[in-house]
Amino acid sequence: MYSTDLRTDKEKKSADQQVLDDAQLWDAFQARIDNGEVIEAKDAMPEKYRQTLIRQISQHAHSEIVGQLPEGNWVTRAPTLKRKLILLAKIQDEAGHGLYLYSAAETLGRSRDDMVADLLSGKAKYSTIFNYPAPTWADIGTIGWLVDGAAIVNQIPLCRCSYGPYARAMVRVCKEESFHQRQGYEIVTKLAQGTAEQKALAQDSLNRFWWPSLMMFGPSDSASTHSSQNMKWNIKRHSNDELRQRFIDATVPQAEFLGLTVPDADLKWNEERGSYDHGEIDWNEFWAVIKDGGICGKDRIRARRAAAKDGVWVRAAGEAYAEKQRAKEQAA
Ligand code: FAQ
Repeated sequence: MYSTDLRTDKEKKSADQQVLDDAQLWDAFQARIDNGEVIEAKDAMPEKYRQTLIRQISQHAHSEIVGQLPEGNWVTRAPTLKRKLILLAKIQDEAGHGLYLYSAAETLGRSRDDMVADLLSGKAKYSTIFNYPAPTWADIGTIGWLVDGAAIVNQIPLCRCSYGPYARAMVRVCKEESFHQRQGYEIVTKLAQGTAEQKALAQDSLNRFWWPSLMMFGPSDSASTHSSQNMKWNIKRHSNDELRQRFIDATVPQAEFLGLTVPDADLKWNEERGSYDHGEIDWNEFWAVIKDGGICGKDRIRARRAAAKDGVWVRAAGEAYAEKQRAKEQAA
């Protein structure tokens, strides 16, 4: 398939020679980071920096692609034509995010085919949130409100990530996520201000998605294996717990405005900290969903495998067309 690794073979070879393993070169790279410089695809970089970015960006891309599935399920059942159009536009945006992100990861030398193969084989991770079911229309509102809301809080700092292609992709992604968050909140608002039955649907959805949304920020700081190195490299700008807290502080007043109750008996405003104290997250559930895919993991991978199989002829047609164009250009 198409590759956006921008380096020529010669450049790749010389970059390989420059693998920054010895302390002096690591120091020089760290000095560039500390100086706030942006690292570009052709720049020399420690192999660990390259690999960690491929890991994070490809997981992020997979999340965008798998994240289309719970919403895609609702396209035919959206309550009005307008809702259907908005939902379709949102799902298309998520596909676009996946594509920018695969492209950004390809600049680091891993092909999109290889990354997708890892997803289909079950080797690659994607966000646990997409392994939860979305059985009601209210869930489509809640996904926009909470899941896109959490994604924005997590991703805005990534617009200043030290790796240029990732940071630039994030600028557009965040703008689109912001529209997604607002459309979700609007759906939930309509339900919360509707009949008692509609409000109950909204509350039930919040009950089911609240805790999994908090898990989107990753394990607590004490259990996060990558945070400290990634913060040193300016890939991450804030820790998982800091961003989670920021999301809670922004979202609780939104729930209160709608007359909905956040399902956390320990949630309490802490005047001294100027922040909400919250209850303990069930980390056993988080790790179990990562390990065995939770309720929907098997279905999600099955759906992606079917899409890959059903799309073979489209990719073959694209390649045949490109080949034909190349032959025409050569003949001209
Ligand atoms: N799910 O050491 P840390 C979206 C893994 S996009 C699954 O803290 P790190 C848009 C982690 O990979 C949502 N695995 O890791 C949308 C690592 O495992 P590894 C996705 C998780 O990288 C909306 C291990 O745990 N967003 O929603 C999760 O420093 C609606 C240890 O963790 C991004 O990917 C999790 N929740 O921090 C689409 C944003 N959390 O690789 C459709 C970019 C952690 O060593 C509809 N990513 N793990 O085997 C990040 O910011 C970071 O990668 C974190 C994790 C914050 C997710």
